[in-house]
Amino acid sequence: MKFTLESITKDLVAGDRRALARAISLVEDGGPDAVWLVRQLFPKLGRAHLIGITGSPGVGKSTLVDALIAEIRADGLKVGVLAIDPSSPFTGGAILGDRIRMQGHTMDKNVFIRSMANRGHAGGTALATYDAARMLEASGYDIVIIETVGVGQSELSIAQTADTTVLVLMPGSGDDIQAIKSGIMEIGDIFVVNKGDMPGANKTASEIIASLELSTKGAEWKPPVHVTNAEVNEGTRSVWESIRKHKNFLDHSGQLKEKRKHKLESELSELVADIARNNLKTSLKHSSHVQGLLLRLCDHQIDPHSAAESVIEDIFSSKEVEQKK
Ligand SMILES: Nc1nc2c(ncn2[C@@H]2O[C@H](COP(=O)(O)OP(=O)(O)OP(=O)(O)O)[C@@H](O)[C@H]2O)c(=O)[nH]1
Ligand SMILES: [Mg+2]
Repeated sequence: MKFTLESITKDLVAGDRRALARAISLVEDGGPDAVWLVRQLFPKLGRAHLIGITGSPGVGKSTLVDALIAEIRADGLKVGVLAIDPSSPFTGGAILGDRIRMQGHTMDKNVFIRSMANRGHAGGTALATYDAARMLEASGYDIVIIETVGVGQSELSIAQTADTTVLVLMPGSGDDIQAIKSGIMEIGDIFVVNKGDMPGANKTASEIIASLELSTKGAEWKPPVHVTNAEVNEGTRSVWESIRKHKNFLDHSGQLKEKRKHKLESELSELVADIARNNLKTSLKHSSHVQGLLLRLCDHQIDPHSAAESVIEDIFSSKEVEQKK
């Protein structure tokens, strides 16, 4: 066989881009190959800084990422970008858009840009994203940027992948401001009002600052609010400086450890749920306890909720007995 998992791993660690692309496809698909790759590479990981760039469609996230890549490269660091596109998984339109937007760096061998569609992986994009970021780090990328659209639940869980989350808005993003006020957007470590050349940018920035003052009272990290015009790289250097400051803060306050523990905890529970969901159907079919419950359900002798509780009790009590043996 031309490509073995061993050769992909070896080449990926040596910085080979084709091996990296293959590895990301494998973790995107999930399954035993993905598990194998992560198992090999995980012990050496944990040093890369993960930056999440999130915000509503069209606010200028990719344009900002493009500007940030230039800053990161100026510091001599290697940067990988994962552009997640949950809104249009099949058309490829947004994927093409991201490619064009970031094409200023396609010739740079220290920049790797990859679009990931919301498909394939049984556990959804979040789980595949964790692993894709790992492939980038294993291949020597110091910084991994993850771009996600929107602020819904699944995007939030992707944002949780990041060490530093940058929330991007644009002038007049009234709904987004409401979301910040009501705490939905408390995930932001840094706020950016992009399209600063449009009217109302400073007003939007003041509104964010005002609502952050309340929500971050007493907090050690006060999220900075930047106004940028990413198209012409205006204000984008300060965004990169804030990211570096935030990284420093995380390193020295001990919060990086806490944050990553929290991230791994939620990944673990997502993975367990994922595996359980995949295994449940077959194992339920072969359980006499479940078959008995099913008959009683059909006869309305027991309701579905109580039956489910009974199945859970059965699973956990039998595990406990096994452990005690
Ligand atoms: N006026 C102005 N336009 C901008 C600025 N930054 C980006 N744009 C434009 O806004 C549009 C959307 O930019 P993108 O960077 O693709 O936005 P995005 O948030 O990545 O979009 P999605 O990934 O589709 O959600 C493009 O036409 C950009 O040229 C800016 O600072 N000022
Ligand atoms: Mg984009």
